[in-house]
Amino acid sequence: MSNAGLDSAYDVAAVRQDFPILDKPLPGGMPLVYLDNGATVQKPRSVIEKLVECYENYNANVHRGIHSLGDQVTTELEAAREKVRALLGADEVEEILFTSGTTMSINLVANAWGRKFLRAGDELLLNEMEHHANLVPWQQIAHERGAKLRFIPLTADGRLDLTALDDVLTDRTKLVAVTAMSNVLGTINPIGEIAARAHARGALVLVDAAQSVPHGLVNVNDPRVDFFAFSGHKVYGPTGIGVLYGRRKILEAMDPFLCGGNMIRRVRKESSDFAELPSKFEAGTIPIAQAIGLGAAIDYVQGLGFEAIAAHEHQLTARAFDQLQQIPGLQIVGPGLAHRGSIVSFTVEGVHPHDMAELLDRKGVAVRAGHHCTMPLHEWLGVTATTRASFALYNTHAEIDALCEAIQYARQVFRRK
Ligand code: C6P
Repeated sequence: MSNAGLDSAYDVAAVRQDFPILDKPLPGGMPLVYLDNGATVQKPRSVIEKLVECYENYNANVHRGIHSLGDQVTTELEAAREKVRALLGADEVEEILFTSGTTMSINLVANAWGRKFLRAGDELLLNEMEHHANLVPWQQIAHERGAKLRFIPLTADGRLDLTALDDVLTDRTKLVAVTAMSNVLGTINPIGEIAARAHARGALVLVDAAQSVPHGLVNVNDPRVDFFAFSGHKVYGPTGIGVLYGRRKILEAMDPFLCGGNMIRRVRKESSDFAELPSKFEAGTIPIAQAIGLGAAIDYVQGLGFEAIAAHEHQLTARAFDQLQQIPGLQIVGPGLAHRGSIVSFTVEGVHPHDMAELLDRKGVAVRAGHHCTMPLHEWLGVTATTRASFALYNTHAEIDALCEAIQYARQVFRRK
């Protein structure tokens, strides 16, 4: 599909050639219009080839084997860790922990930091737009430790209401856990202001960057945050790999979360001493090939440039906004273009979101429908489900048009019923 003559900082048609899945017709023979990028993005050939290279040429366990393959794979893994460090602007490579994904990264903090440092009466500051991965682990640990959850209110258009921040951010707040970009509303949150105000109160800041990293909102020192979690599969890397960045001092003070091989220095019958960072938090065999594949994904997105990617995605979102708003009965949830990334969720009068997704699929358009792992947010919205289109660096303007045509088709199907 062409880019319909619209300017992009890179050649979208050429970029699409890097993604083998994109020109494979669906089982019914229709072309794929993949707009479910918030769930997971497609993988460029360089990432797929890196996985094959790893398994074909230097498959071994890391940090263990005293043999050439073990050395080679360890070098590759640590090179990938350094790429993540550079991407995030972290001070030290030991602050980069490999996990299985954002969910695991946040659970690690909730358990390893929360269990040790939360006391009865302490407060954790959340908000209703958080994904369950940045909500349920905090509920669990707060319950266990006798801590209290508080919530930053949302504005009517789905942004964090920072005018009310001082009401909920108190001297008892120990940690603010906040998404950099909502997976439903698309809202981009002002992490800098939140972090500055939280730090002034002595609270730590954890950023759920699962949705923001693919769009280039990546730095852990500007603004300065304490924990930063993301998933490889949403940033063009493999599934099964994620990252937790944590400030060295805090990570060192935390006890391990998972225990077993690789995370120890000395084990006695009754007690153990733990390894230095990052091994202390990387028990067992980590997803080695996937971490190396994540390194290749970082090379890929940096090759295109985050600024260029964000600019292209902004154009797509603007076009979607413009066209969707003209569809009768369609209601977009969340803020205006100035405050959102490339996610547009909506409802259409008379068509259930699940039916909508199914009818769009008939036209080859892949979107997500449901509560998107944000049940409290949907309660706040007053609906049980929405349909979500989410755009990536390889999507085209013609695909936005295809989405809108498919929605019109779905409306007609339901009008006939
Ligand atoms: N959101 C979506 O379709 P994992 O599953 O661990 O890679 O990522 C969890 C997660 C955490 N935070 C945010 C903001 C997210 O969007 C996600 C994953 C997917 O919206 C799957 S539910």
